[in-house]
Amino acid sequence: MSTMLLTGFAPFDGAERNPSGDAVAAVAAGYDGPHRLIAATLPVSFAGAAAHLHALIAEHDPDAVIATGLAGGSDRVAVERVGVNLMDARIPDNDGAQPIDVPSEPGGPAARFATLPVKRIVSVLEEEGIPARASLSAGSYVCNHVLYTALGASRPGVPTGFVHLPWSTATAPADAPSLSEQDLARAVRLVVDHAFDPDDSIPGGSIW
Ligand code: PCA
Repeated sequence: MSTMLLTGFAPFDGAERNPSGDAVAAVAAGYDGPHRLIAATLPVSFAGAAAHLHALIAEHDPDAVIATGLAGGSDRVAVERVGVNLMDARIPDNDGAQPIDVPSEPGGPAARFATLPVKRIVSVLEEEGIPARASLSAGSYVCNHVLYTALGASRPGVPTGFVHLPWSTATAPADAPSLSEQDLARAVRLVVDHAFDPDDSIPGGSIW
């Protein structure tokens, strides 16, 4: 049996909820296999999230690592392709830390590519009626730090990646795009179910 680590985040920036934490909790509550699913909520703290992630990976030695977070303002699920070695925080994290133009890992590579089958997962989500896209930037806040950290911490060959979710309809600020809580949980479950798929070799990316 494979062990999968699935994380969401706690609320931040004054919000009462974080739909990623809620979606992960919903998936964990309804999970019926075939894998051993370890679900956790990470603090929105550069230092705290990385420490918690390292501890979870050391304890459970997962065969797949899927982290999720909120991209408020996005109208679709974004499956991230790359984590960059950069922390540049527009707002302080929940511990009050606000790193500006600092590497996530001094001396580490400039970027690490996600090893989840990103294009495959986007295809599956779209086939299931969930708006989705592949994304080339997870930003430079705690989510990108977690993606970059996870890619450095997981064993070679372990599918590892990050999925940004829009607000849920129940938690969205006025005028912000959202998906239903059910669809967000369904999206996260589909990522879990397809983490070990081979990737799709289909055209993608963007031409600006
Ligand atoms: N979103 C933030 C941090 C936590 C979260 O859910 C981000 O995109 O970095």
